[in-house]
Amino acid sequence: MLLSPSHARRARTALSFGEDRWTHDALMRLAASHAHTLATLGLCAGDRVAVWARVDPATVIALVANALAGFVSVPINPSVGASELAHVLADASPRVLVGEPDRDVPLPVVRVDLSHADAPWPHAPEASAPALVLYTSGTTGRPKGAVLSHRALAANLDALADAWQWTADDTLVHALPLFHVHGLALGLFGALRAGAGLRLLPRFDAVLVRDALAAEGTMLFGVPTMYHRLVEVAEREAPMAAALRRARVLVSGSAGLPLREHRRIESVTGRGVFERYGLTETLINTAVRVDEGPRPGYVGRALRGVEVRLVDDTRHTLDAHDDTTLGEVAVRGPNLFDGYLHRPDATAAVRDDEGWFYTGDLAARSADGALRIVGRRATDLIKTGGYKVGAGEVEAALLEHPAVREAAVKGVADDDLGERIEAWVALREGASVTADALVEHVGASLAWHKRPRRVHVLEALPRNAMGKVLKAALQGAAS
Ligand code: MCA
Ligand code: AMP
Repeated sequence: MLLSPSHARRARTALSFGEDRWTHDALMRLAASHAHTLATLGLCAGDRVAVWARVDPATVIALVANALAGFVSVPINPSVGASELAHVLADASPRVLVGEPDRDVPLPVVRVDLSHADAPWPHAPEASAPALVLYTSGTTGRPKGAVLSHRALAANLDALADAWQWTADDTLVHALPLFHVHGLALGLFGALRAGAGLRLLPRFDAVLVRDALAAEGTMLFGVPTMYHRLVEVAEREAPMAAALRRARVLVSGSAGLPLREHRRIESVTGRGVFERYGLTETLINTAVRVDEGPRPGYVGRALRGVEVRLVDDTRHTLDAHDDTTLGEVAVRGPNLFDGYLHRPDATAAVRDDEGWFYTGDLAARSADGALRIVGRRATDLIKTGGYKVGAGEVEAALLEHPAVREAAVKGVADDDLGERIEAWVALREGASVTADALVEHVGASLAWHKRPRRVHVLEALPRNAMGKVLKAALQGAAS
């Protein structure tokens, strides 16, 4: 079971948000009460429940309640655009939506009551039961719903607790969104399962992170963009450097932390950052252990129970441990997802009959098994601020605009975001539209983080003899 009251040191603070605090006992009781409300509305274990994942205690209760009672959470990014929201609701067909959406939604809405904490404990779900459906982007098409079981989450969190020596004495500082693996599975469920504390920040803000670390935090989870912004401050301001130095473990993931940032952090704080590597579909596969690290440039060895292989283009095993030979990372273990919702074709494309999942990431492996991630097979997948965005979905959104005839999108190297989304468009004859209007159009259709940072308007996109857009030639093309 992923979460149960017994996982908690019950009188210890589980969650703090602003001035408010809840013990593990209080949090579990509120969650049990909310689960009871859903049950009285006729929901059964296994039913899907959308959660409008604003970062606040009500969202935490909603997600914990679903986990306790076996309702399957489908967290929704509150900045989601109309077209992406329609897709997720149609695909996941949740019975209700919990939270406070900022618009009309075509299903019943249930609010969390933070004053009610008196209900029977729900029946615990089976370990094999699904716990989450998390939508994740591919190179083309709409995001797919990755189904993650209680067993996968529990096994992965226990392996991470072992790697990071994560115990009830820790307090995790968390400024991540609650609709992806990093903030939801690792941050929220991980802290609760370890019986630890969670200092939830309403948004990423360097000063809020600094103060939380200075006051109570022992661990920090962040994406590289966050560490980049924190070290920029720490180089100028001693209190930030002191707060980072004070943490027991600084963990980075969701994208590679450049060596340059590792070095800057180490030089200003005397502390290293521990990287770990995973995907929505696999949870976390490898991590640098706190008793061995930190190890800049590497994402560590396979976690307990996880098998890792490097394979060539034909998926044959490469036996190299030379830190040089590159292969695609394939993984197998209890941490893997159950498949994409309604998409056996897409699942079969990434998972073989022996249970190996092919990540699309390219890595080298050192003699002791530590991986160094060096790139991705698909250039049409963009990682921006730790968010995965498919170039194809942004192109499709741009093409829905009446003024746009052609569109191409790619990730451009960016010191802060890792990659930033840029778009190149050609307009229909006689049409005119501003770059800002196109950026807004994408935000209204998809989600805010999928907006291009820059739109270049060209007469026509560069194409090869076959008519395929030459993305490599885009950056040179005048706008
Ligand atoms: C953003 N802005 C824009 C545009 N984009 N304005 C115009 N055009 C655009 N295209 C605005 C924003 O609305 C904001 O305005 C301001 O610019 C700053 O935006 P930004 O630079 O994006 O900063 P941010 O909004 O503060 O976001 C940075 C962030 C965020 C906090 C690092 O990217 C983030 O939360 N990333 C986490 C992603 C994550 O959790 N990934 C996990 C995936 P204003 O200030 O007015 O609002 S799970 C995963 O990957 C696996 C399993 C794993 O390994 O973890
Ligand atoms: P997502 O689909 O959002 O779950 O993103 C998964 C992808 O994030 C992986 O396939 C990797 O490309 C990338 N990723 C996650 N952690 C790391 C890391 N520590 N270093 C490099 N890439 C990472």
